[in-house]
Amino acid sequence: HSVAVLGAPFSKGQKKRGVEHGPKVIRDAGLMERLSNFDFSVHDFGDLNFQHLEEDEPYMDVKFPRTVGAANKKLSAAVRNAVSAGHTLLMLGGDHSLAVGSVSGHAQHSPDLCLIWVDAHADINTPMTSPSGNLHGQPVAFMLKELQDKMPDIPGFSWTKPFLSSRDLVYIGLRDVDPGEYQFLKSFGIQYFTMRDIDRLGIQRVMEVTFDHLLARKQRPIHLSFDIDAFDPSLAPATGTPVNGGLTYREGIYIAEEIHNTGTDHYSYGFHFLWSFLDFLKVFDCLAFESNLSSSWCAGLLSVMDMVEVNPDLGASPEAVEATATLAVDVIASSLGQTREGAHTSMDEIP
Ligand code: DIR
Ligand code: MN
Ligand code: MN
Ligand code: MN
Repeated sequence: HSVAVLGAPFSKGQKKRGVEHGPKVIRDAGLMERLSNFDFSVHDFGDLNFQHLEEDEPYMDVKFPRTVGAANKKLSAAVRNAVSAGHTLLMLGGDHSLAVGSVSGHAQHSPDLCLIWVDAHADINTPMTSPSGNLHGQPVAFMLKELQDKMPDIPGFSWTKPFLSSRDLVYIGLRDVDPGEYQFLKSFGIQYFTMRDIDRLGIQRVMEVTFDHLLARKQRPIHLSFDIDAFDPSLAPATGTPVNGGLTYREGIYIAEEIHNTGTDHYSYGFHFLWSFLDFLKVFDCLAFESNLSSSWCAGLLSVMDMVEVNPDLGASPEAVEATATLAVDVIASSLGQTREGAHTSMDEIP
């Protein structure tokens, strides 16, 4: 098994400069070194090169539509290729408008994927409901079939068509939802967990319901789109739109660990239902690895992960930037199998 890393230094989905340096600061926080501790091989695909288009008039209130559309078209092809080649892909943003390319590219290879969106924001505005005109607040609207007739033809986006059902999406961490977004969440019956829901239920129950909702009928690839602003600003200050009252360190790490644990015996959601025979064999493979206590790494169902909105220009100090980037690396490592209980080492490797 292998993990591919792809940087997407892009910032035109919002107005603050600096988020294009996200891939660099996340790498500088020791990403590749951390990934080298695992059993899988790591391929660094470097950073994509994005053009800034000169002629790019706003569409309605939407800023840089052609520039954002072209960047996402390029990212979409790169993600499709990496996933088709068998890699688990880690996409480093950049702002969250990149999810249009990342999730659509993933869906071209895996049409049955499900999407877990960890964010303070729902990012489901259309150009008509957006209070800001920023495309990083709108990526989910490009994906959902249910929003098809509410989305106008935005220049730069003719290459992508809606591909996701609202039942295949779960939000975690919401606490700043615009009026139009709230209407969409409610009218499509989207499963979401606000910070208040996390206060009430606890993060363990939130993850249990998330997987019951997405995976109980069928094991399938997970796309995790992680906006660093899901965390409390005290932990992740270097980001464009911080909102008080976010995830604790432990809640964020728990989300990541549980996503890694999908498809293994750590979690038993699927046993309520009959898996298809092939799905069962795939999971049985993982069970065997884990119960041997062998160091064989089990991928779980995570197939693509976005880590977005780390903006080093917005930290009050170098320490604040480093803390934010290190937090991003910690979430990535936990999503890929780092555990708090220690490594899965076999007895005969111990001296
Ligand atoms: C707001 C902010 N809902 C908007 N969105 C952000 O501009 O649509 N998303 N910051 O991450
Ligand atoms: Mn976001
Ligand atoms: Mn956000
Ligand atoms: Mn594991």
